[in-house]
Amino acid sequence: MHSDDLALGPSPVRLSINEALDRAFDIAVHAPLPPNPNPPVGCVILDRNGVLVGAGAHKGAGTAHAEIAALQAAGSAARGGTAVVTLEPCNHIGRTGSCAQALIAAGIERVCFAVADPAMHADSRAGREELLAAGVQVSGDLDRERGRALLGTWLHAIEHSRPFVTWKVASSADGFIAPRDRSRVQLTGENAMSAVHRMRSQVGAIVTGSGTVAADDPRLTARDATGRPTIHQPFRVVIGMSDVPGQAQIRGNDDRFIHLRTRNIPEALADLAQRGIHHVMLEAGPGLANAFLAAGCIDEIVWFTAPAVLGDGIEAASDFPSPTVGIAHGWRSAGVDVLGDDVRHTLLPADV
Ligand code: AOF
Ligand code: ZN
Repeated sequence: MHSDDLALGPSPVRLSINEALDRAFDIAVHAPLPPNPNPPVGCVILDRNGVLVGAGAHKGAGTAHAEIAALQAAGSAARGGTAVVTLEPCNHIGRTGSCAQALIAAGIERVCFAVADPAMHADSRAGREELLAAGVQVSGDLDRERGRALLGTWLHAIEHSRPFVTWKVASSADGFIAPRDRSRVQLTGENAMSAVHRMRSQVGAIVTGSGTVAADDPRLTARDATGRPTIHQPFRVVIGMSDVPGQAQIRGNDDRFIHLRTRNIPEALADLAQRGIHHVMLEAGPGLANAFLAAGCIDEIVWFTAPAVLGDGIEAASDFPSPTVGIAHGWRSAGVDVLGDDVRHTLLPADV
């Protein structure tokens, strides 16, 4: 057997189904997966004696699914064996082939998975049905909770038909994101900035408004400590009716710029979900932030507070539509930490 994902010692490793599932989760969590558009998946193949003979992870759209990578590693040892997967094997011919059919062809006799695949692929019946029809034994829903946690924002996008939205704010201690004249003042320090760039490299898109583009001309790329763009660049999205100037930096020189000419936030987000984006980061001025809050389309707030006092300025989100009470009390604290001189406060909806 050969696999990048697994270094095997000389003696055979026999695993129970639960141990194999732990291993599959571990592989999925550590796989280098781009933020768009596919979910993390890990798979372990045990031979007919329960000996670990292959493992694999999905590493991004257009590349092998986890099962295919694991089957390749296992070779003929898979015949008569068991596949243990974090997600129900797919049965659709998308960018790659059907995993259910590949497992059947490889002679796998039993498939165990943690959580069902909720993606509706109209072109085929579900993976479990395909497997059962071929006489493969199927044990599903072995650990739905852990499976759902691993799928994270991908699952959120399917269940809500819109991406998970993280609103990122950087403000002075008195709550202003910029001076009243909107001149650019760097409020947060280096550590907070690198945290922001890490977040940018992990989301599918960064969303801003035409007002911010006009005022700041931001690039909205993800950059490393030396200022170089990271490998995975999010889509750069402007929501708003105004034109985006031809020379605006946010346009960049790749094909990752999107302008959505609408004021309807749910509609804009549905459009992004259609493009395979399941996590967006909102970095915008008060107008667009208000619109997202009013539409109930913010799932997480990451608020950086700098040790600066402006006295007056632009608020992170002003002019709340009434009634304001629901918005004011709709959040709970999910963690606070100190980054250099700044404080990062993460908030989640109170009912989550
Ligand atoms: C699996 N194993 O490792 C993954 C699955 O068109 P594609 O090839 O990019 O397939 C994407 C869909 O396949 C995705 O929407 C999800 O339903 C499933 N993901 N399934 O059996 C895997 N990544
Ligand atoms: Zn598949």
